[in-house]
Amino acid sequence: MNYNKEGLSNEILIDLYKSMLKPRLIEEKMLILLRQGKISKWFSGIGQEAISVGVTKAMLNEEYILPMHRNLGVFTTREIPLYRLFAQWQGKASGFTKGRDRSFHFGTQEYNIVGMISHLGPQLGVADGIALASKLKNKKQVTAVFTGEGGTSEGDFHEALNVASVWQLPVLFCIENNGYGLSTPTSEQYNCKDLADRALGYGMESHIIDGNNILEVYTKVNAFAEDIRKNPRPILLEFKTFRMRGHEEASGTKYVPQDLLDAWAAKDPLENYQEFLKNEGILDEVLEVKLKEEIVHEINEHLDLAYAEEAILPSESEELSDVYKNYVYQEVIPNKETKELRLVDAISEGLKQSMERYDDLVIMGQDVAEYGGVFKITDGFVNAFGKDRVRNTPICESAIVETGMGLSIAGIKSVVEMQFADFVTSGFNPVVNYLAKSHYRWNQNADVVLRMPCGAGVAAGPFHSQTNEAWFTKTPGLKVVYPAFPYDAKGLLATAINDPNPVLFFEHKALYRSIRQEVPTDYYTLPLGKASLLREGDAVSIIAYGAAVHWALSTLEKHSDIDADVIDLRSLQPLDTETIYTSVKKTGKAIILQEDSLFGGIASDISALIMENCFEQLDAPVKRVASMKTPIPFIGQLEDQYLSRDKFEGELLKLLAY
Ligand SMILES: Cc1ncc(C[n+]2csc(CCOP(=O)(O)OP(=O)(O)O)c2C)c(N)n1
Repeated sequence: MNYNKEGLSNEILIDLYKSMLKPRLIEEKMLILLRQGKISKWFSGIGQEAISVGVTKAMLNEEYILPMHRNLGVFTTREIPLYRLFAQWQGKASGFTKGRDRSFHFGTQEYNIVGMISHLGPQLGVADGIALASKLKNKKQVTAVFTGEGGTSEGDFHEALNVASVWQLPVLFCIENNGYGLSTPTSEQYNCKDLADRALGYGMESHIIDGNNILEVYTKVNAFAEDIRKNPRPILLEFKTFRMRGHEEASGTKYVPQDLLDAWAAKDPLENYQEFLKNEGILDEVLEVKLKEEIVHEINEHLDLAYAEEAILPSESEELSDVYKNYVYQEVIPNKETKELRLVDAISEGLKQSMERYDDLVIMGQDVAEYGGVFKITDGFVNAFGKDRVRNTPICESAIVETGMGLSIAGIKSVVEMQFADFVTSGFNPVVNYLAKSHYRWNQNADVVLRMPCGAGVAAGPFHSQTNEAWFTKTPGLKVVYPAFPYDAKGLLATAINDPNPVLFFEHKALYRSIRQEVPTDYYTLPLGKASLLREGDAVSIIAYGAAVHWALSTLEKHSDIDADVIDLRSLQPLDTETIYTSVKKTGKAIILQEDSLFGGIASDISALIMENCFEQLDAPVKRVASMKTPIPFIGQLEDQYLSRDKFEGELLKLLAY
């Protein structure tokens, strides 16, 4: 191996050696513990240490690194006390996830490390968000993110690179090309010569680096990082290396040809470097033994500490209270002066006033800048707040949701406009797996609001009409808001933005320009999780949200004799069960009207809750009214037939007559 130590002091050279030695010796110990059944799973990075160590050494401690499952060297080089790592792997409290997630699936703000989620690719977009924050705050910092070559086949990789290049974000994308993704060789993973070549397609600089040569990794990455700090831009690095052990220990390496393993064993990054240091007279036998003994001693000492720590005792209340970041609602009372606004204007005004209130709040979405968004909610925002804060995005839903997560990690709030709620499917994974679960997993909130223009009744067909709130209400960690009126929409949006948790904010397109109301002119807030009682009566409780609220109200206009409580839920997660129960206990009858099709919708859960909590007071079975169990058709007469709107009247009358 060709080592070039030019410009590197002996101190640095030894430090790099020690830094590689540590993860290697930890791993050797872990392999023993695994055989003894003392740890559950191990993803080995043996043979790849030069990459983790070299990259981490080239980064400043305040810069973020987003490692993968084979990057133990990142964690040790950032000097995380070993007992904390061991405790993490043993699911103990001094780890980073209180026993809630395993292995390297954690992050820590203390060490500026953001660990992976199992889905591999999403963290590439998260790195974009952290880098965007650095750029917006002019911090002149680099963010380094890792992926294996297998992960480069995921859409997240392509979206993240594209966004980083379009926005010139200071990210070092580090591909560890180690020959296999689980059992899949590179020849079955991609069909280009070098993965570095992919950068060309994104207008990005790229380099190939010998990933087994610590000095090459360190000096090159150091130079790139310094350059990026001065001149922010993404760079793609392909580190050529090899996975010397199985994907995880249990899966073995039977499918890897022996000559490949032999050839790469000869390139071992630690042994070769050790020999080089000895040949140069920088390391001798005595120092080698001393360093190894010190590390082994440290490992054993910290293992004892971790073993001595008591096991986590389950506490339901603690588990539940960590799903969301604690947020104390701040009431801002509406001013007296009002003006009549359509729903669309109220949302726009609320968003604008939040942009004024938080001077670093960022809006991202397709066509949201000069064009003002397809519904014109952000019309004029670029002039008021500038393009840094009102950002047109490429059509990269996953990467943008991930970017929101990254901004949040770096302390910046964001609002992401899904052009249509239907398109959230293209960014579904980071919503339900990253935003929703991060606080529970490692205490990292996702301060992101996703605006979701949704709903049918506009003859827009199966892909521009869905109201898909139920995909999210069932996912712990998300909040879901669904206003039906301009006044509510403005105040609830303000609170959604104040709330440090991820909030999906549903806006019904058919209501945008058809519903008007007097709305306070200044900024104000309304609490999440509080329904509004629109009408009061004793005969029946009508429970609805979104457009369905208006369908219920217009039905009641036709039947002025019906004496009903009308509950507009306004927010679905948290759900105001108290208002529902109080009403149903009074009326003895409940009908829930929802626009979504029946099975698995909110109405089903509300019905079950009423049954469980108000059974003694019920005078009739709870009725759910929902749309047909088909995709949403385009043409008017089919859409009319599909929607629950026109079925409501008949079902209500039947329930009253029961
Ligand atoms: C979305 C997703 N699909 C599949 C998997 C299962 N899986 C976990 S790691 C892995 C291989 C990853 O290969 P690569 O990115 O090259 O990293 P390496 O393990 O080689 O370091 C696979 C298929 C997963 N975790 N997530």
